[in-house]
Amino acid sequence: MKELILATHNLGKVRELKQMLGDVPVEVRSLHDFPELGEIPETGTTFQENARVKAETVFAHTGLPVIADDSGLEVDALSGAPGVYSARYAGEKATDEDNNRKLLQALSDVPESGRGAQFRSVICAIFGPGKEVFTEGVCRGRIGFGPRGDNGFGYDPLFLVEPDYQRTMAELSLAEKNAISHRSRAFHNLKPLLVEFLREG
Ligand code: ITT
Repeated sequence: MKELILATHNLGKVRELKQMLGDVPVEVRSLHDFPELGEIPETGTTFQENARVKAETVFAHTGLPVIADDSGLEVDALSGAPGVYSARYAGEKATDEDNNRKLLQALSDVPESGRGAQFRSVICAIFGPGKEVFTEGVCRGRIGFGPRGDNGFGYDPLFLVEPDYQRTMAELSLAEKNAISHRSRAFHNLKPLLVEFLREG
């Protein structure tokens, strides 16, 4: 069976992408299987640039097909911040809790009606030399006033999901999140290309 590398250290992403791959016949690896690669510096200013850096670095090192996701939270009232800096919003070594605390602080004066936000994911896949594709997905919601739920990762406990804003992303099961998330939407656009690549042999 062909191997496919998920170019991420984020275990939440690995869990989600593995479930999305479902019955696609590939042997899935992540960056945890390639410790020699270390952290890949994300020097870009767009999701596209960072997804490409991750995918190209891993492809150059392994020569194996690779999928990289670069993603983040874009808050309307913060002009799209934290955006590409989502993982590092509260500092280089920030935890998810640090980032969530900083976001609640930044929105402390913003009423419910102004708390719209979206997650965005850009996936860069490289199937072979010169075979590089990008797909994108967005999921809209609203930032709550406190964390709720234990599932998912990152900003999920603060992200109330459209259209009824009753539950946070962290209160959804993996399958429920994968039915609507930005990452699953990006993956949905990629899947036919991946399947075609695997069929071509
Ligand atoms: P890799 O670079 O190793 O993939 P990372 O966590 O650093 O892992 P990103 O650079 O793409 O990944 O940063 C994504 C950040 O955006 C992530 O750490 C969260 O803070 C946020 N984020 C992205 N997708 C999310 C999701 O589905 N739920 C909650 N937060 C998310």
